[in-house]
Order: sequence, then structure tokens, then C-alpha cells
Amino acid sequence: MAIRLKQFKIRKLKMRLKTPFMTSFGTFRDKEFLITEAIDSEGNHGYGESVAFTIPWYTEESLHTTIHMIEDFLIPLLRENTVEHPDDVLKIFQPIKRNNMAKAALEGAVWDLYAKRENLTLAEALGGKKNQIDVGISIGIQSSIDELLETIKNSLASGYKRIKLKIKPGFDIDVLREVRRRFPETPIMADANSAYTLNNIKHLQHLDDLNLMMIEQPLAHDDIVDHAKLQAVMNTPICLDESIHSLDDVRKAHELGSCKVINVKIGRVGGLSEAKRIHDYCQEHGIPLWCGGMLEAGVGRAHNIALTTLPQFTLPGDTSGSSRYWEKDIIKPEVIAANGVIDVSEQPGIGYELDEEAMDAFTEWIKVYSM
Ligand code: OSB
Ligand code: MG
Repeated sequence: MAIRLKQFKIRKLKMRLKTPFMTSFGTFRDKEFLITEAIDSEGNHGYGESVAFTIPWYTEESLHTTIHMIEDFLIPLLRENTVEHPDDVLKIFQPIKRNNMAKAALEGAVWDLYAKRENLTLAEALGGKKNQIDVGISIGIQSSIDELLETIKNSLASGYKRIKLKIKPGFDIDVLREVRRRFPETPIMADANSAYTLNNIKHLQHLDDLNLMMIEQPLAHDDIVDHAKLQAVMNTPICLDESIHSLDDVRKAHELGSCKVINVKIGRVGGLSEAKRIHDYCQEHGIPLWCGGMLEAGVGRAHNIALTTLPQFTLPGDTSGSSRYWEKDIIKPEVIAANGVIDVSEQPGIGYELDEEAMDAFTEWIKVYSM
């Protein structure tokens, strides 16, 4: 039965991270984002979360381009078309090139709405079977090696199943060597966020001595060709993050040999429908997957948990517990990662209630679009 969308409600929130998060391209102190709410004519509600940062330094989208796309192009397209199933949303958005994070912010709300209408968990609606997921933690660049070692020790004490370390030129091989010496058995990987070029091949080859699970996005944010050249001369598996925006990108990267692992982020690929298509291709071709993170608040985190219940998400991802990021999250209960495991909610849809009080405290404005 067609979903009769009656209204979209967009809220802009701003939340302060517990601790600043430093990457090779910049430091995050606050997260500014949208909570999208799809309401149907029967009074069901579905929620999504936008992931683009305020500055386009990860990929090209920003919070403001998201707002522009939603308001001026995506909402009008939804008004003109009928949604029978959430898979239709990305098809309806097809005339608009890229702007995947904007598309995913609306599509996610429709997926949650659909699951609730069908009385399914979002995980079930996607075809996921796991009732628990294994998770890791992504640790930003720290001001000293000692501080990093201490942070890793605490993360392992909390039970996280793998440690991802952000690296950049000047904070890379020597640091990782020290970390490996101190933690000889720990599953460790590194994320460069496109800080290197093929001129750094010799330097990057030192990673092969460190028994890393993988190196994430060493080269340019929009590259798959140079990554194939690098993978050909490195044993450490390359994982692509920034370069992957669609199933087609995954197929090309796989055919070229640009990577051995894929990081799926729902927003980066334009939503859950495309994430699922990528999952199915990777399952068919034996490519391991894990779910990446964009320092999400609770709603986005819940979507990531649901996606990770699909079987080819064989590696622990970056979906840590709420308390790793926030003093107070916007969902009830908060996401808890105990011993590196998150229990998948059995409640319909995203499986968490919105904490209206917390939402109101972080909300800067609300806009309502009738459909
Ligand atoms: O490259 O995965 C990334 C955070 C901000 C921007 C890019 C990335 C990250 C992370 C953190 O690694 C993931 C998370 O904990 O949500
Ligand atoms: Mg990354």
C-alpha cells in the first residue's frame, strides 16, 4: 500500500562533542545536523538524521547544501511522486545528481516510517538477522603518543573489538609502530582520510610491517585509480571510505583492485536502499564490509545499527555507544556498547524513542513542509 506522506518536519540541532575529534583534515568540536521526521496520513512517524558536516572537508556536501537540496529539490520531488516502498525514494531523487547525504536524510525517515507501519524493526525491514552487532572505536589524532596509548588502553578496557586510529603525515608510521609494540595482538587499523599521494608509496609500505587489519582511504577522496596502484604494491588491505558513493563505485573499485574492504556510510551512498545494494554485491563477491560513522547522534546511530545486522557486515564498525560522543544523546534509551557489543532493539522501526526534552534543548529551528 502506498505511503501517503502528509508532512516532513526538519529540525536543526547543534550538539557539543564530549571531546574534540581530530582528523587529518580538521578538528570537530560540535555536531550540527538535521533530524528529519516523515509523517503519514495515518499519523505514523519516521525519523532520519543528516550526516554532512558544517564544512565540506570530508566530502563535498555541507549542512547548508543539505538544507538547500532538501528544501528546493528533494521535498518538491516527493510531493510530485508516490512512494510505495522506501526503495522508491532514491529512484524519485534520481534527477538530482549526487548530494547523497541530503537524499539519505529524507530516505532514512521514510525507511523508519515504513518499518513502523509494517510493525517490523528497521533491521528486519532491511533483511538483517543479527540481534547483536560487534563494534569498534575510531580514535582521533591525539597530542602525544602517551595520550594515544592511554586512550587505546581505556577503549580496550571498555571492550571495543577493534581500534581505528586516525593518522596523517607526521603522525603515522612511528606512532603506529609504538602502538603495535604496546598492543601486539589487538586488531588495529588506520584511517588517513586521503592525506597521502602516490609520492608517499615507500613511506606507506612501512605499514606492511605492522600487521594492521587495513588502511582506510590513504589517497585522494575522489580516487579509485591510484588506490589500485597502491594496493598492487602493499600487503595491507586498503579500505575505501570517501571514494565510495554508489554500488557502481564499489563495482569499479573491485574490478580495478583498488581495495579489499569497503566502509559503508549510509549518507555517503545516498541512503539505506543503496547501502543494501552494495551489501548484496559485496556478499556475492566475498568483499568484507563494515559500517562507518559520521559522529552521529542517536537517530543516525540507530540507522547504522540496523544496517550492520546484514550478514556481510563481518567486521566491527565505528558505531560506538552514545556516551563515547555525548553527555546526553537525543534518544531513549541511549545506545550502549557493552564489551564491544550492541544489542539490536526489538522495538519497531529504529527501535529507540526520541527524547523530546533533549531534542528541544539542542534544537535551533524547526521547519514544516506539508506534502
Ligand atoms: O573517516 O570515518 C571517517 C569522523 C568524521 C569524519 C570522517 C570519519 C570519522 C570517523 C569517526 O572515523 C566515526 C565515528 O565514530 O562516528
Ligand atoms: Mg574514514
